[in-house]
Amino acid sequence: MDIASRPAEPTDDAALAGIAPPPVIRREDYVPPAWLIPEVALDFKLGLDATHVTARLSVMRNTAGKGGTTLRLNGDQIAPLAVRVDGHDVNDWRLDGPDLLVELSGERHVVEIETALNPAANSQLMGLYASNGMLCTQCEAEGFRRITFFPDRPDVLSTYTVRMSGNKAEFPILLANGNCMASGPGENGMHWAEWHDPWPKPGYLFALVAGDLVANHATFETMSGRKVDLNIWVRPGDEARTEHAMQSLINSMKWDEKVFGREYDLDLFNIVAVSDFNMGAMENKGLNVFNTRYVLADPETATDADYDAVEGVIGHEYFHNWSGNRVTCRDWFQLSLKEGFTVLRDQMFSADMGSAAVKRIEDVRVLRGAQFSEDSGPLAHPIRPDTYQEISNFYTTTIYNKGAEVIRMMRTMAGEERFRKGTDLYFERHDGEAATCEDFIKAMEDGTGLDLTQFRLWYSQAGTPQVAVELTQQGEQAVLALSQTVPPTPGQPDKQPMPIPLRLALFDRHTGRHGGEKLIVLDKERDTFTFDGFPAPPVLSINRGFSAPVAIQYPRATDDLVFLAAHDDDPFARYEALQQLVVQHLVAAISGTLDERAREAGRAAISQALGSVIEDPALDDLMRGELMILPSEAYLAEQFPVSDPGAVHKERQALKRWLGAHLAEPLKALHDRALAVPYSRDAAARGKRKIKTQALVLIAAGDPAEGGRRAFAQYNAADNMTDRQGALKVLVDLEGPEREQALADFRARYGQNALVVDKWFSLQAGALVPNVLDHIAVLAQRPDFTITNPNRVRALYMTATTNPNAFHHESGAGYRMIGDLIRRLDPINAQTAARFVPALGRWRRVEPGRAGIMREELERIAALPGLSRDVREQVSKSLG
Ligand code: 0A1
Ligand code: ZN
Repeated sequence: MDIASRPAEPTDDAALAGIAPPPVIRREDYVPPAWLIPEVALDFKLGLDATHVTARLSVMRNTAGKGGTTLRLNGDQIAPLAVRVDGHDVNDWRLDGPDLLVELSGERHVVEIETALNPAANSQLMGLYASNGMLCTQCEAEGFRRITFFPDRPDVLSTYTVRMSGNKAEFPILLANGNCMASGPGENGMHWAEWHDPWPKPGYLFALVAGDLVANHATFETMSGRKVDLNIWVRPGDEARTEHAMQSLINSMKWDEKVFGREYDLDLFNIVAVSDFNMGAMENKGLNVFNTRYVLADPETATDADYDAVEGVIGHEYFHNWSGNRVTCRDWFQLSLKEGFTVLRDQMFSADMGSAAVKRIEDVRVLRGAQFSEDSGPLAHPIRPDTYQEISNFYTTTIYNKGAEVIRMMRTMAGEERFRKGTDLYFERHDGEAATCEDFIKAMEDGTGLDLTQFRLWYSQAGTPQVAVELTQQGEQAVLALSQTVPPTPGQPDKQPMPIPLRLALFDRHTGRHGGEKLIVLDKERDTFTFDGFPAPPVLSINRGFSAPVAIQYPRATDDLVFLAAHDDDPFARYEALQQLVVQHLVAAISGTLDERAREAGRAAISQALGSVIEDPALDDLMRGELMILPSEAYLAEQFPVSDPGAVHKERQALKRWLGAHLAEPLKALHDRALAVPYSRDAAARGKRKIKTQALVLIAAGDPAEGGRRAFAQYNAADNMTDRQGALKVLVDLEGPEREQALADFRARYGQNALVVDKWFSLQAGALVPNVLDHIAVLAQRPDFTITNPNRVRALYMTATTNPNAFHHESGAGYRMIGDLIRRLDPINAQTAARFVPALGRWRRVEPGRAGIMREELERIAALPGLSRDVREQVSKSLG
């Protein structure tokens, strides 16, 4: 049927959103699908600005469902050109908002629908879109409905056959999920390919890519002897930068066999790198689509941190093949089932590939920097939410990183072996199914023997538990009194105590040793634990390895922290002692409660501890570099119910300056020592590069002239991006001709490389110079600032939200800049726009002068007609 013959109802939900608030979706309302779609055949006639899609759905009434005769197929910004049932054009269909409803009388039918798409006009980057002359798809969470009408929910699993045809010169490579079954030439320069994926999957895992691509090819033999072809597809010219991604993929495949017993299940594994992408990457079955920044790396253009990120994301997407694809989610409330588990798996993988200690510290830094503040703000939600308006807003650090911590706690309580029994059972029970978090917990209980009844609260309660610690002495006993509170969060005023596993050790302060680590579980509001055999009060090391994602409240003597910073044999606890030493000092300084004597004493203790870190021959340099990083301003701000970003910044900078000046000699010696080591990718050389930049940061804080000289020399001598970016990061904060010279050189050297140009934008947006807001305004006017490219937008503006001189500028101009950005970006790319709202949403935690302006910006956004569901949900929750 022709669309013109039937008046379409308004499908523009952006316009509708201005009138009515978007509906709230509730977890408790879950009903099984009324119809199943065992098989899907898709036919694409490809074109950048006109693609024609024919979808053939074999539909079958679900005996488990309670549906009637109406088949509801979701759509979004599409219209049906034709609807056929069992081969016949039918009139028995209607539109209900964006959805298509078809009346069906029997048990099984074949429904055929035609749609027309304009990928080049798809700036939302959801569904089928054009990027850099190629076509690609993004379907998670609800993008498949932008391609064709479909029950776009993760519990409808189908096998897919995909045929596509297009101009061979324009799209020489045609890819979809699974295996290529046939391909051939067509008329007038066309060609075609047919793909089949034998594994049933939900629509969100569908993918198609067409374009001018070249592959780095390798093979992998699985543990049962299956040979798998591996391809990493990139734009011609980028092949040389895919080696690290390929090695990471091979390592991931081996690792998942060894550690989780999971084998790959197709003969082909394709990865495609695209430069316009809303997120990091996507685990589509057999055809992962990646943001270029998590694929491309060579020493000249990628830092060591970039290399680590590539390894981690390649691992993450690969591991989804089991935790996500073979076992998927019943509904989107279960998102953490796949994401939390897969993050834990990628964290374990990266830990095994490099330094486990450093990896743990980095992961905790992300958690405490980002997740803790989400958990204490207006957007706090449990790892298994109860409601949402727009699911894209729930790809959060809570679902991902706290989700991983929750499963990590189960592993800590069960031990590695029993944990493996639990995951084996989970995969065995639910292979091929769409499962729930409850299914996971149950498999864990049955596999490990743990009783997780109370532990389930970690899935339902939001907020970071606060654990207050007191250690006293009774005769020869050390008495540990612990109490927990879980703070109220939106919609959850009252909380119940949760089981909190804490690894701890009690150190003899004379020998510097402890008698073995213990694991205790605090599962009541308060509890006491006694330890025999301590004639003298021991020094407590608690939450070692960050065994629970909680905030420990334990104000303690500086001496104890200095002791642990020097002696703790748990690397995380050692880091933590140093951090706490700095946090305690800075919190007092920021609150204005430090007199001069206390300030001097505090600084002296920190400098003593940091001095021994710089000199300690037993430390490897990667760890040394990690220990030299001061707590972030975000984490410091978290320590206050309401804070003044200006004061936080000022005090942290003052300490940095003081330390830089006071430790100038050892820092310069460290920098010199590190400079002498040539580039290599091994851990020792990476460690040297890490301390090189950390030393430089502190030297420049203490003596800008000396720091500037060293940074400029390091910049010019650099033969790799880690050293070059590290030096430039220091130079951009300084006044002087070297700053402009180095920035110009950087741009001239790498102007053709989009990922490095992103760095160039980001370095300037993050610069701690007084007029950084003017610089950002100028950068935003450049022709190479493309608002349609999420990487570029994030490079400039997301970096600006972390810069106290930009975002938190006293005038409020930084808040206005981000408000303007959200309003401008929302109609172009709602998902990316919504990601900027939480920065403004923290207004209640900021001093009243700034808070008022932040709130005003949110109100100005809220007043805009036609806001997307994404931004509307975030803004209304932030104001509510
Ligand atoms: N499942 C992916 C994340 C992802 C989610 C939504 C996207 O839409 C733009 C893209 C990717 C992962 O965890 O890697
Ligand atoms: Zn994921």
